[in-house]
Amino acid sequence: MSNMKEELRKLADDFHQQTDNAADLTELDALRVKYMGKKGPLTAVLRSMGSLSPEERPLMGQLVNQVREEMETTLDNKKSALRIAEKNLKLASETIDISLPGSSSGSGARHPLTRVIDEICEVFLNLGYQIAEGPEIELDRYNFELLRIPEGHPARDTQDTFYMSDNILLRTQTSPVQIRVMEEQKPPLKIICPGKVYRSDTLDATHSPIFHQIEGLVVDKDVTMGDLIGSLQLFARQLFGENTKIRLRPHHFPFTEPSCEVDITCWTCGGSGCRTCKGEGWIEILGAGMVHPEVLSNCGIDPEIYSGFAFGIGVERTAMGRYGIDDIRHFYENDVRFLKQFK
Ligand code: 2U9
Repeated sequence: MSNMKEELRKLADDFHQQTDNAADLTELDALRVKYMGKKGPLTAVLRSMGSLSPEERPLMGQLVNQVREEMETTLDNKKSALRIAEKNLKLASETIDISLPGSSSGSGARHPLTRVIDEICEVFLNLGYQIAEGPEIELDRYNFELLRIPEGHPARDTQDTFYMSDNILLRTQTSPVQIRVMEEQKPPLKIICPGKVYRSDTLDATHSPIFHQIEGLVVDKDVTMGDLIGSLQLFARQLFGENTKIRLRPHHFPFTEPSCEVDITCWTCGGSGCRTCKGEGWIEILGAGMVHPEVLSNCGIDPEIYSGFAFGIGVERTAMGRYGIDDIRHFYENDVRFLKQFK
């Protein structure tokens, strides 16, 4: 019996040492089968107990069970230790450092057309103008009739204007907004009207069926051409530089009399002539004039008492000049390579 005890003690020590060194649950389970399985040494000891005396057998049985429980406990402890180690390893491998800077998707920026609209409006807002807006789907009464653009005028042709019906269209200029304001409010008026306008043009490098305009209107007592020229001179200097000069060329618009087209000295050569201004030294930027008295009276404003001036600027045209853009289509294609240059 004593050498059996000796064998059991050695068996248990071997097992404890091997389980301590077990690297993972698979190894641990292999040890369980090796030491405690049917073919294991523990079962062998149980089988050899037949050779013991009746007095020794129960004692040995107790000892074997005690060793088995010890081994079971060792196994369970080692199993939970390995499970915890495995879980910590998994947690460590999946840990992310949230203090790392996020991958920025980059910041957005205003569209170049928006920048130009904001810059132009800013000049007039600082002069006390207010911004007015109106419908893009308009009546021909506001887009043409009240602006002295009669039936049969080429601007009314369907090759220039998008019609929804006989008298409903997409506005071809923002002038109807000024008409609506003059109908609803009485002078003094100082308004600036930015917005989309529509013309039946084929999209190419310099034309788009949809483009943006900014029109201005001042109506008060004793408004003169001098006021118009002074305002345009200040606008040109603020937008294109302090040394910019303006030049008025006689023109005709049905809604203004006298009418003019306004050039500024070229922002590249200052007036001596270069590629930018095609050798002219001057670049056309807008049209303007004194509001025709019939337009005032069409809106219920007495032209004997009040007078006014108005102007209109093409936004795309201004932006293309300012930024050296050679194709109007760039504004509408949403190509980030183009847009990010204006951050
Ligand atoms: C009212 C009375 C008068 C607005 C004006 C122009 C001259 C003009 C063009 C510039 C480039 C349109 O975008 S563009 O093609 N506009 O030349 N616009 S005077 O005159 C008005 C407006 C409203 C009631």
